[in-house]
Amino acid sequence: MKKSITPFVKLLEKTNHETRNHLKTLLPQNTDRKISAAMNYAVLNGGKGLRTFLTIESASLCGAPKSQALQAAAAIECIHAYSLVHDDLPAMDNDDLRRGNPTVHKKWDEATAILVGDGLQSLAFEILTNDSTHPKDQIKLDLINSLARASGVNGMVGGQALDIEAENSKTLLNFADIIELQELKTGALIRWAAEVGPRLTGQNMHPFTQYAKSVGLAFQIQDDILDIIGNTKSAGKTLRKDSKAGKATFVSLLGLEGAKKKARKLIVHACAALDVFGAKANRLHDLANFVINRNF
Ligand code: GRG
Repeated sequence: MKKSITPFVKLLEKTNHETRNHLKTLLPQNTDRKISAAMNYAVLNGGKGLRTFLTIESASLCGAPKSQALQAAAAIECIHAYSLVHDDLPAMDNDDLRRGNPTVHKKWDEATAILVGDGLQSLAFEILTNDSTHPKDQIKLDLINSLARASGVNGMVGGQALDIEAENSKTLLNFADIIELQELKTGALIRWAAEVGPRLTGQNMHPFTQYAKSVGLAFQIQDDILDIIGNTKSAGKTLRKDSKAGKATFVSLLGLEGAKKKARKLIVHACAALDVFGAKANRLHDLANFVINRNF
């Protein structure tokens, strides 16, 4: 199935290009070194840029300067790229393909992939400490602290650990377990991205948190749907892994139609959470709809 180029996809690609150009200035420049080349590859070689778009739109909705938004977007993308590189390792998901290209440990080697993830994680926090992220230390500290929490043991890492435990257990997860796992594994970073605007400007975080919770779950439901009905070429990664492994997913628990219905309901909730912003939130509505209509 071909990627359909809607006006929203064009905007997403434009924003992705802009963020990646900013990231190019922050990533190691000495790409004749293996580790630097591999870090650049992990971040810049594809990716939809959903988390960076969310960061930039959240900041824009709150009236934060673009330069600050780009710094936060660069930080979240480094954490996201690190998680994918480590997730693809043989000790975790053991994948050869990511974003339609060889995974970092396949293109180089496992030691390089581990170091790329480590290097990107450190870089994310280094980026946030920069004065261009925000003039006030208190705000930079809050961004650093909240990103550390979202990506750590009470966020993404904790969710990944639950996922691995579940794979090695004979008991299948139930619906509440899967929600808990996914809110940590993928939801926590999505939520951080959505909360960047209020964190930079001191505005009410609640609408953004509510929006992100629903979008994060809908994102994961669509991922589970694509694992069943998607096409490896457009997805750019190995599919049907969860079903082959007999893992409990939103689709195995709700059925395909039930999962689609749940995702649509979540998107209605997500958009309603931003009612207070009126038409100014249209781009975040479009993002929410894209999340459940994407085929990649
Ligand atoms: C290794 C600590 C550690 C954590 C890994 C995020 C994650 C936790 C693993 C990724 C496994 C996976 C495929 C999860 C499903 C949701 C997800 C994060 C998909 C990839 O995100 P996209 O679709 O990726 O936004 P792109 O390539 O567009 O950036």
